[in-house]
Amino acid sequence: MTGHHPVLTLVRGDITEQHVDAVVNAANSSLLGGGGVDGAIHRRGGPEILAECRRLRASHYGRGLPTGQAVATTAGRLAARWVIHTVGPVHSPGDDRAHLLASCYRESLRVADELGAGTVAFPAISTGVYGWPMDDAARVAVETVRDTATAVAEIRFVLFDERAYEAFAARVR
Ligand code: AR6
Repeated sequence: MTGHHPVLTLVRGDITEQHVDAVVNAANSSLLGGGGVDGAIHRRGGPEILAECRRLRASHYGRGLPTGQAVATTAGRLAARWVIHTVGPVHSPGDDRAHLLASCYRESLRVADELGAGTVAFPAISTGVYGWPMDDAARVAVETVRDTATAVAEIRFVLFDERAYEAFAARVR
């Protein structure tokens, strides 16, 4: 760990097209695929990623990957070297799960450091199927990565649409 801070960058686009060391997947506990970012990563990255996820389920993660934790696999045919799978919390109006969303970013960066990844691309975790309001998700994401000690040099948020991009831009500025 160094005393340097990573550069935060924002891109509007598709996370599967990023040339970075590691892309973070907004997965679910099964690690066996789904829609959104997860579907796109497995589709474009090919069957090697799912094969490694199945091995994880057969070994360390028999009950699945708990919410807020992260684990790495190959990135298959993606331009990245690794996919870091993390499981965001489902948004709940009556239950503050922001600590779990923050944990996704923190744990993903911890895994990135273990791998020696210099550049990491994150999607807006939990803001799709899991229903987290975009502005609040952007706040948690940016605050957490700024507060996390890491040797990662660049953290790139990859936002799928203009609304998401603007929400993150308002926090990074
Ligand atoms: N690149 C970047 N961002 C994307 C892409 C893409 N290719 N596709 C969607 N987004 P979601 P979640 C945006 O639903 O809410 C899956 O089924 C999307 O617009 O992918 O954490 C998993 O298997 C949204 O802003 O993730 C889980 O079951 C954000 O990425 C569940 O969905 C996250 O949307 C996880 O739900």
